[in-house]
Amino acid sequence: MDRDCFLLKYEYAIRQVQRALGEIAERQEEAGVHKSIAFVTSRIKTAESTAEKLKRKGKPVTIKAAEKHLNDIAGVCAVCCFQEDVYAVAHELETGGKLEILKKKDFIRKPKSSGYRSLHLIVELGTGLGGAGDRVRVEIQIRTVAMDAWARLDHELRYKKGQKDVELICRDLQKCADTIASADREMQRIRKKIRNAKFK
Ligand code: 0O2
Repeated sequence: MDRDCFLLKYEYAIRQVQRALGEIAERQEEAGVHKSIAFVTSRIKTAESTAEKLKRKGKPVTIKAAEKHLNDIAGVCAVCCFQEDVYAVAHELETGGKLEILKKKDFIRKPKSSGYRSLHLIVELGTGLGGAGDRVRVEIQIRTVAMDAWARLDHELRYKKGQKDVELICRDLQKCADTIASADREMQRIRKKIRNAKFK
């Protein structure tokens, strides 16, 4: 399979996931309830990043190996204002019947040692091409606005590994991840309080 065909397949899969997320927002709008998703981003993993990850996993650097061993060639990120929205979106996707959920990883309840927090769903869907390569996987990352800003900073830092001050910045970032987590919890608590408050 050439790279153009490969990309088309994953672009199609990303659009299907975006559609499923869009439908959640539409349903909430129609019901007149709070919209869980603030914004959605997506990307197809670059050839360099794909090769680097395959090498890291000890796999050959081929399209076939990438399709077999990587879950995040296509990635969609749904960003929410509040932590309970993250779980609400995951629940909608899990029960919506549009996507087959292969794996769920909760890095909010069990953060990574870096401090990374996010809820990951690995989903599988058909691309309509038929044949063996028809079904592809997409990694959906769901997180709060604050967790998203943190992940962007951390991602930036990862490309600067080996440089002076990186270790210090890593520690700053780990502390920042804890501060963000406690701010997210506090916002959630205040939000609940506002909802339950009796106003004159
Ligand atoms: P990039 O540059 O975003 O593409 P699996 O094969 O499913 O068992 P996998 O994919 O090896 O597991 O790892 P994992 O832990 O599920 O992480 C997948 C993706 O989550 C990463 O992809 C990142 O996008 C994000 N992620 C995980 N840990 C961190 C972290 O500490 N900091 C940040 N900023 N993002 C993280 P890639 O390929 O590593 O990176």
